[in-house]
Amino acid sequence: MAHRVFPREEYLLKGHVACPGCGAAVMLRHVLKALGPNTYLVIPACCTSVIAGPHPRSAFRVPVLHIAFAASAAAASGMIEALEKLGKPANVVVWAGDGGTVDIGLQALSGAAERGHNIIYICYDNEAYMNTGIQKSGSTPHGAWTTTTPSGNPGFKKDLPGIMVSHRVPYVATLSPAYPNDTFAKLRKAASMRGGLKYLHALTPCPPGWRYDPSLTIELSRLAVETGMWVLYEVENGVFRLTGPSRALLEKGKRKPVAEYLKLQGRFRHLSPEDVERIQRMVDENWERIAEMLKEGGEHSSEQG
Ligand SMILES: Cc1ncc(C[n+]2csc(CCOP(=O)(O)OP(=O)(O)O)c2C)c(N)n1
Ligand code: SF4
Repeated sequence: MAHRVFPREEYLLKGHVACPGCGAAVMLRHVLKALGPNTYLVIPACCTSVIAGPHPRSAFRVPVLHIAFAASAAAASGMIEALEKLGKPANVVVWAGDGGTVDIGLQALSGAAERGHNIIYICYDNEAYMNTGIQKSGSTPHGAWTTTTPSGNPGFKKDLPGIMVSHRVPYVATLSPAYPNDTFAKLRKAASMRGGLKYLHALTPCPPGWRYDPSLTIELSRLAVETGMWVLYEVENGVFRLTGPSRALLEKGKRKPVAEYLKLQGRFRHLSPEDVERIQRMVDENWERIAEMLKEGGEHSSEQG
């Protein structure tokens, strides 16, 4: 994607109390710069509502509705309908964690997608319920330690972007804090599409939850993409496209070994070489599926999910 110049304006202000190296805070800053001041946030219970408000003090320069977990997408639906009736179109954006999205908020998200409300829904995915003490969510990856999976998650990460593609929403995209230009272009595109729900899913490293040195957040975000564990793509009106550096990773030899990503994180420290090999196979199989899809003409229709 073309190089973008980020606006200098800040909408996530100094004084928020995110942990040093919080990937979610980096992503939120990029997202708000791309969307600008005509933006209303809807935020359920999660780290962001604690570290940046709205209560007891707010670090946001845009209005925020803090809402019960299960209701985010429903509240945003009501908000956009009211604003459009008043003749005041705006970006109405849900910003929710993975627990609040793939588990607790999924029913309201699915309903809003089905009804086609003109909202942007962003899941920042730190792959566990971090704010309450690192419990496993439906987005925790296979093998990862959490306080509720002390010997490693036996289950598998839910593919929420894939679930949203199957809702036939007009736009689904994945994001990474290491690639702000990619984020910027995708958010601008989502904001320019007026009809239907736009779903964006960001992988946001969390130093205390993933057990790594806070200085490594951007390096880890980049490694997630370079190893192929996290794929940057967009699905626009049913058409699938790889974006950013993921475009060059179709061949197995171009991808770094997943071990490079896993070994930097304490949550994967207990894995055996066989466990790492299994995760490598899962990643390679996912890329084989992507290659098959692209061979069929680069189109990924919503029927193929
Ligand atoms: C209905 C309800 N259940 C549980 C809680 C407690 N709670 C607050 S934040 C949170 C974790 C949210 O996890 P996630 O959505 O992944 O966001 P993160 O904390 O990782 O930023 C939980 C369980 C709550 N506030 N409301
Ligand atoms: S626990 Fe993780 S997601 Fe929450 S503020 Fe700290 S670094 Fe960010």
